[in-house]
Amino acid sequence: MDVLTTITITAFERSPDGGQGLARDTRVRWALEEVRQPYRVRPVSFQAMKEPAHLALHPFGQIPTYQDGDLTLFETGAIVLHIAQQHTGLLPDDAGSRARAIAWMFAALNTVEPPILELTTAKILERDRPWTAERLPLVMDRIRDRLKQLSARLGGAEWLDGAFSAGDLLMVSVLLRSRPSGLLDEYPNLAAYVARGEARPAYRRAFAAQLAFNGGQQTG
Ligand code: GTB
Repeated sequence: MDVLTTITITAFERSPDGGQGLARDTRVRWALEEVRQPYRVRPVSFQAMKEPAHLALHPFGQIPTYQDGDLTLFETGAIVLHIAQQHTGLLPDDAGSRARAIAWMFAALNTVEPPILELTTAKILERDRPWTAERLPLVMDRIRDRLKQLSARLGGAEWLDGAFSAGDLLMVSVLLRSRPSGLLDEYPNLAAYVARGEARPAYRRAFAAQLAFNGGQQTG
């Protein structure tokens, strides 16, 4: 994007998902696209992530990071909140609605994402353990519990609380990670909610940018 931007984020040099948009730089790109802020992307290898220069930006040696002038941030929740607070479009003006949108951001990251991450842990990091076959259905059911509750709350609404907000941006991003397991499609209103998020022009730009960055080409 624009070479005049002051914002730089980091991303995987090559995302393990080959550009399916599941790595967390996508949610930051999406937020920046929603508020029309140009940004640069600096690729970081797995090795460089654990070296002092990157650890100075991110204490846990991960991506993404966000730098704008003197400000360096890590944690996608904090980055998206910062972007949403700096620009109009991702948080409502009314104090109560704004607080509720922020509550949905926390809900996405603290309540819905953890069981989804557990499935990745079980399937990848623990796949050779003798107890994995027994554990997997439990992990899947814990995701179902959360999706069922979220589905009941969303009902037939377009977004979680009125207009699209940073809460929806993070919730859709988190739910996308449950789609490969097939669990998302068990809840048609959530699958449609995620599809609405993906259809937003800002998401499409963010997705295309990360795909191109990872050497892929969009087909549809
Ligand atoms: N809580 C932090 C945040 O929200 O910013 C978590 C950051 C994080 O997990 N970063 C991951 C990372 O840097 C990349 S996004 N991992 C390298 C490491 O820890 O050494 C997680 C991720 C990775 C790959 C895929 N994928 O290929 O599908 C999806 C998501």
